[in-house]
Amino acid sequence: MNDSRQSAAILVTRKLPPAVEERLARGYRCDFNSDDRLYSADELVSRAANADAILCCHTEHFNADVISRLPDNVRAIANFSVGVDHCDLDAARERGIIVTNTPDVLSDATAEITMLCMLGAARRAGEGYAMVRGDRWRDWSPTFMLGCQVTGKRFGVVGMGRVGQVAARRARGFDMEIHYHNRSRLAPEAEAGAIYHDTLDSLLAVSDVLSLHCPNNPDSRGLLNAERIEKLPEGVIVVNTARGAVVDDEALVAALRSGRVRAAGLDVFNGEPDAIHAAYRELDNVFVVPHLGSATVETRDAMGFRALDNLDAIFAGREPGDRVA
Ligand code: 8YV
Repeated sequence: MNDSRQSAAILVTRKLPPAVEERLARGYRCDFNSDDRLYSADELVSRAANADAILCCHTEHFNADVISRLPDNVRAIANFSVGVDHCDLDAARERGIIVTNTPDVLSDATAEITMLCMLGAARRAGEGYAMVRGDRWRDWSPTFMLGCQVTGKRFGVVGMGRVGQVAARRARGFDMEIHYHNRSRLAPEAEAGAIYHDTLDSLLAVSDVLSLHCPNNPDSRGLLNAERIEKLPEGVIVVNTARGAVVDDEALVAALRSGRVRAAGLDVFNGEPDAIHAAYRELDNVFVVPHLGSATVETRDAMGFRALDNLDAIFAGREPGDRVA
């Protein structure tokens, strides 16, 4: 094993899967968070005092202020996530801190949750689940709890990156017609028959299900607002497994209340976990799960190993595979 790697000290901000912590402990001196407590910004900075690198999750906010206060010994921030909107990449670049993420390995798991959210919303699963569990199920009739079928409908993808492409593939399993909007058109093999829309408005107009898969950045923040919701077909289903920030909550809630949007399936929220819009806890036509996109044993192991591959490269003096800053 490389000497610099063996001596490197890693601040691990959250409790990670056992197999990942075992591999970390074999290669590095680690400051583990065995209680899985959420560190404050001050604590992150003070715990980094002796760290050569930080292995963190999207629950830690490395904004410009925190990054400016990190000691000079911190060479890298290796994220246990594909999304990096919790890190100020420009601030990291300015400090010469390498930032990495974990793409690819969570695309399948997140696409599964996308299907769960789509079906949960379309088939009123949240409402039905609460009824059975709350002992309020008293009857069956031909008109009881009718949802809407997704088979054969149009699946509109905003952001045809890794996750969007797998979600599209899964939606094809329901004979859905795939439409997408992306910064650039995909090559025909990747497109696999999906219909490209060079404007978001054009995609909105044909999406029976609108599924958000774009990263949270200044261009996408609040993208699904009142004006854009008006461009969607009446009774659309909205699915968000990307980031809460992509949605204007007031606008979506108003459309869910009026029925303009038939239902929403949401895995991610503004203000998650405990300060989400109150209506998402109350509305019957919202199916919710608590940011479970990548939450499978297989995927969380793979994310940890990918973050470790990046750290191994950095401490072996190589360029990490998933460098984002
Ligand atoms: C992760 C995610 O579970 O990777 C991402 O960007 O949103 C999630 O699926 C989470 O970020 C882990 O830190």
